[in-house]
Amino acid sequence: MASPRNIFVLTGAGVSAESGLGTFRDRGGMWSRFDPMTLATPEAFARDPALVHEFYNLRRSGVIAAAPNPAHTALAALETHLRDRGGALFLCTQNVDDLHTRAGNRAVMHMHGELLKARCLACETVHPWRDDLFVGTPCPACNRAGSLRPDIVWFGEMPKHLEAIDAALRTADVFVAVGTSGAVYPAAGYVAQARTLGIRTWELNLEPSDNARLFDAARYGPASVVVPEFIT
Ligand code: BJW
Repeated sequence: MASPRNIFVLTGAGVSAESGLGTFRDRGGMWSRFDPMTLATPEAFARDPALVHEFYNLRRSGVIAAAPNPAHTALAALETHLRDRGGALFLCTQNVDDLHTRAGNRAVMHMHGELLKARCLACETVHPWRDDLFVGTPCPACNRAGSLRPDIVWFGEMPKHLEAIDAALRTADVFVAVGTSGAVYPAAGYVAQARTLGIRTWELNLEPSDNARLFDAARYGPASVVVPEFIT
């Protein structure tokens, strides 16, 4: 790779797969075993909050038990490398885990929210959260019971940080998608947006994604191998 100053990296579930966290759409992935419409929509939460809490309590304990893998570590090293040379890494993740932060990345845009945060639907306070959530768990700020939900973005909800993501894309020299199937919008549209802006686009994935034809270049293999190779 030449020496671009600003790199925009979009990560998906594939970057955390080798940390033991399941992907969504691979064979055996979460959405092949569970129906997202009964678990990952605001309507599902309104209908059966106990079921939704149970699903995310399991996911939360999985995240807490997981550790960053060499792909996360390489992206943290890339951030330091670019910063030391006056550039920047814009790291935008669709993942709700905290593995990029634990690997050492300082600035992470969590566009689909974070599993280790809970948001109160009554007072809108967002709390760091590592314990199980239950229907009757009171909000530590307003004490209302039954109003806390995982602070993640479900289908039909507006992703977070969209303005910052747009601004970062506009100043990037290279766009890299890592471990994402390109099935969920608006993230799936970023490669087309990057192309329109004249930015060189790379795909790093286990196999060609739904968007593979839109990338200028690609490397296929496990993220723990292809990401460190790409960066060196
Ligand atoms: C490896 C690997 C290894 C495996 N190494 N690689 C058209 C335009 C705009 C929106 C829509 C549209 N059509 C429909 C919509 C709505 C919807 C949507 O996109 N639906 C599609 C299914 C069609 N989008 C939304 O509702 C979003 N909101 C929205 O659009 O608001 C309106 C709006 C936005 C912007 C402007 C104006 C209006 C919200 C989407 C929320 C997504 N939520 C989830 C769940 C989060 C909570 C949770 O974790 O439970 O987010 S769904 C799930 O999919 C999760 C992920 O972040 C997301 C993306 O999945 P990802 O990361 O790509 O994972 P996989 O499993 O799909 O792929 C893994 C990849 O890794 C594969 O390619 C493997 O090969 C690879 N891999 N092992 C390297 N070791």
